[in-house]
Amino acid sequence: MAIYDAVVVGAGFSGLYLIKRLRDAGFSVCVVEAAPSVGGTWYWNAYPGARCDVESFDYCYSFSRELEEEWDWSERYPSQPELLRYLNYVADRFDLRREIRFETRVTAAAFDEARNLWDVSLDSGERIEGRFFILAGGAISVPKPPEIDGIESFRGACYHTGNWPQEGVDFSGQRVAVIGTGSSGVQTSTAIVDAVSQLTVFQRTPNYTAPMINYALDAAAMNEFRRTSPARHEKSRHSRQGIPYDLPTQSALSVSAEERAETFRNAWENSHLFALRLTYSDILTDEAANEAVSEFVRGKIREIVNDPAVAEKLTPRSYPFATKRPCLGRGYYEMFNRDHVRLVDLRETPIQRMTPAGIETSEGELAFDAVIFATGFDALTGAAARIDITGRGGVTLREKWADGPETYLGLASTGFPNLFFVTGPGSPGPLSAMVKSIEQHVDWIADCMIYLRDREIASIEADRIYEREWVEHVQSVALGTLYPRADSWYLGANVPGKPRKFMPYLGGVGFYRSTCDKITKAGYEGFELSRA
Ligand code: N01
Repeated sequence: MAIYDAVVVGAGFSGLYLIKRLRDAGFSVCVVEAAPSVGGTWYWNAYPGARCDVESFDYCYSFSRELEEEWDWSERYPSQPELLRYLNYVADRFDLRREIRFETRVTAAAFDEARNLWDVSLDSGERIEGRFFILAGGAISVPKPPEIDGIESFRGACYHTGNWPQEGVDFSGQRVAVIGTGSSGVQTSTAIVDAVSQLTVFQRTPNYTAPMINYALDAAAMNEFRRTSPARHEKSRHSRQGIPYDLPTQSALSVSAEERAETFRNAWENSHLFALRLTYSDILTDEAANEAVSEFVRGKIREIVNDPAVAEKLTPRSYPFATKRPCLGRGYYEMFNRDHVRLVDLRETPIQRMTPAGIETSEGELAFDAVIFATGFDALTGAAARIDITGRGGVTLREKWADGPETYLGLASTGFPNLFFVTGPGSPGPLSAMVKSIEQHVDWIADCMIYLRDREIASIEADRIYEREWVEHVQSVALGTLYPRADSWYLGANVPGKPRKFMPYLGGVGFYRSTCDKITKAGYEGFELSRA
């Protein structure tokens, strides 16, 4: 059986950088990737309008100056095709494909305690072994099924945004249903609205959607980026969200209503994903401060949407602003003023089932040519859960995480030696500009593997006491905010039966990084290192 220093799941942003770092350090790596090409989440999410709502300049690798000199971003917000081109360029530029087994899935991985090796089973029937097993399959990558009866009876076409046909889909002249109003639903709906003959948006929970202000980047913008990028990246690494914005210091309640309104207006007009959140220091910790910004967005919806009844349906009232991930949209609310667009509020008229002709709600049947499920993901734990992972003593990760994920730093879990997660539950990953968090985790893992090799240490495992403390710390930080008030994927609340536990770490990217660094400097405090 082939033995690698590291077996890695996934060839997206994380897997590609892992190959680069580990190979440069002299390790052998085998990356197993289900898709026929690189890209990970950005490969599968090829739905119309798919676009990152973090700016290109912050949603890119920062490890290579040469790469930055060579690659020109074409827009402020990178589209999915551009991100896929970028990742393909990176794979070729650094010759990364030769370490990847495409169109292959890892089905199981078991830790062989006697040999300190992970025995990894592939769906090809092969088995390979790794001294380390690294889960880099993405934090938001496993599509969540829509939980609707009768899907197979539908005579039209069904699609999930998270698993979109690579060749694209032409919806011209069709009657199309979009189920879901998160980022994927908002982007898909606005991208297809001009082509379809009728668009019906099925909304269960309204979202707060601010304008996406996108524009082309010219040579001058790229030059300026390259001139300032070292400082920009460094600031991001020590920031709260992995993005180089300054944090506000003033409470929303310390200023007059007029001043607040002006600040919110400014943030809306110069919108970016964090603009409204960064207006005041207490938007996500104080109910009244949050209500002020929530009400501002509600006012915008009333202003944009002509029909007051539709505006009211689109208005989020059941959870505080940004406690579910807010969206950036291009003409989202405006779209509902068009004659061929209708909104179905599933709180009023729930879906009963799908039928051969379309979708039956409590109010009757609606006919469609195509249905798009934009129903989200089994986030943070989904990618690990679909592999049978068995650690020490025959305990499986599924058993250990039956009441919710438990990790030390979001990087490791007790009972699973030499296994690492990239942007796992308990790390800030999904609440940050992902690529910065990915680079930090990959660097930490690579440095750790070098440290262990240099000292002939055979295994590293999170200490249970430190893990418990970290899990409690992640929960207590979350409880100090308004985040747990929403039924979000951060909590696992979007997946029926999934234990409710706040999964991302809210302590901030910079603080988290310095915590990881301190632990490293202290000889991997909180980990048990063993030579045997
Ligand atoms: O998924 P979501 P997403 N019947 O979970 C609804 C990142 N991302 O794919 O809110 C009816 O946010 C569900 O309703 P409810 C980003 O981090 C980034 O849009 O659960 N409806 C919700 O409206 C994002 O947060 C980008 O009540 C059902 C929607 O489906 C994350 O990925 C682009 C349903 C799911 O929204 C996930 O985004 C895309 C059912 N049975 C994604 N089940 C950008 O960078 C679910 N829903 C722009």
